[in-house]
Amino acid sequence: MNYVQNVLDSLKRLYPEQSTFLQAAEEVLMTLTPVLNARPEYAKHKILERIVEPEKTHLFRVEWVDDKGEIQVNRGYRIQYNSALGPYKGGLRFHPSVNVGILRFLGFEQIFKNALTGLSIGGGKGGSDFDPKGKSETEIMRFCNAFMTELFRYIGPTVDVPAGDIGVGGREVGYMYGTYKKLTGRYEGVLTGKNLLFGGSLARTEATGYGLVYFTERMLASCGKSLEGRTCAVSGSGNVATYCVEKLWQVGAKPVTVSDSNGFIYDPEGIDIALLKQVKEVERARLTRYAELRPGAKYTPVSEYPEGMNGVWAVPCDAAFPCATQNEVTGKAAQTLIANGCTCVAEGANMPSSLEAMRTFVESGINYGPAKAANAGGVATSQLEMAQNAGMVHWTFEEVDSKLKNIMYNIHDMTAATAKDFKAEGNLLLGANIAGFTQVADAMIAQGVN
Ligand code: NDP
Ligand code: 2IT
Repeated sequence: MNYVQNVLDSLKRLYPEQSTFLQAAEEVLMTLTPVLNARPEYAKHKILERIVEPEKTHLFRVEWVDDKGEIQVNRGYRIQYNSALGPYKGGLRFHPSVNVGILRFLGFEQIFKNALTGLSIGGGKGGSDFDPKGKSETEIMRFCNAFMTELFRYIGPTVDVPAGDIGVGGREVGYMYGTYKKLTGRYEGVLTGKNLLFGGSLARTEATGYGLVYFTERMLASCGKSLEGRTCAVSGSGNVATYCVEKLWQVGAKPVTVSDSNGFIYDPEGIDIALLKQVKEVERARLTRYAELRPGAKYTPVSEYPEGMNGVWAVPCDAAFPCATQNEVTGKAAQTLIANGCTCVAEGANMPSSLEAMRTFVESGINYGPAKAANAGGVATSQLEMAQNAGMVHWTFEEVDSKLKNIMYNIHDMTAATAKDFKAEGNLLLGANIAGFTQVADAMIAQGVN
């Protein structure tokens, strides 16, 4: 359709250097043609032209002093993408690859993901090109303090509520919360993923990984299948991967891989979750340490990966859960997975599949749970944390977990129903994009041009 192509062409002209954002825009917009045809008011109100532009982009200098007494300078960002449905909500990523293009891709995806939760949250994302690897505890703290010294002006519990993402977990959220409190004098729910001692929610740590498995179970149940007895390949070994592995065991599946940016573990007996947590959460060590402590587990370094793909995806499995980072599943990896008998892919990371891999999954007719639907459990539980903070209450683990499960089931059912309505039964990518988009678009129209 010309409308979609015209908007994509103009993005390519305006932002030629933002390749990951252009990929995310294409991934979403290309599936919207049926709803744009059915609802001409979206073109009349120039919804596509408006929705692809962030409402505000904050870019700031972060300066701090390392343990050697040397001054360091990083770039800090907060992209406040869309507030049609609620205050901006989305994580902070600390990784050397962070730039405006990466954060626009993440923020753009976040708008539709947050809409799918059915909760009142707009979309945003932020972070820094700071590299936490190899930094001491005090360097991490000083960086978080410096980052929040600027960020605090732009956020607030009804304005914009950041959380974690790659390189930002409970420890970093705690340091940033301390600085926010000191600068504003306010003790309020301005960040989520907080420590339980100062307003954190039970089950937020587990939420993205657990939610991913709840979504997958629902998706499979809708075709009379389940994860029980299934061999699963998981990538990543951070927050999302760890709790995906834990929940896979709980539902009777067998996760056999985890990875980091240096290599991956294949553990034929299944990943030892207690050991994984010990290595990653307690020792903050690398996966080579897991291999050292676990006889029978095989570690493969990146240098030995097959050409053009992450080695994890060459391990034969029934179901695959990419939980590390964007574009970690190439077209070749997608074909290898399917050739090896994989019939289910559910995305814990944001946009882990390249456009070619996505097309391969959709066209093959396997059960494919796209990121913005399948990994929405983290942000949904963040909103539950906001609700508890606003009401000054604490819910039990079971209460939060059962709300999370309901939300994930609803996201699946709404996504599947939307796909069916638009004559693309089983295409949850199209269903998720259209279901998320229409809510944001309708709210934008109702709020007028501002
Ligand atoms: P963590 O920082 O806890 O873990 C990230 C994991 O992915 C690490 O094992 C890391 O390895 C690996 N990784 C990161 N970058 C790369 C890379 N370029 N190549 C290979 N491996 C890499 O982050 P999370 O678990 O929180 O996030 C993982 C994914 O899930 C991200 O895409 C994030 O956006 C998404 N997500 C997170 C949510 C959350 O609530 N935390 C919610 C929804 C989505 P290494 O240590 O070597 O860098
Ligand atoms: O990508 C994501 O959804 C997150 N990193 C979680 C965001 C949040 O606000 O909890």
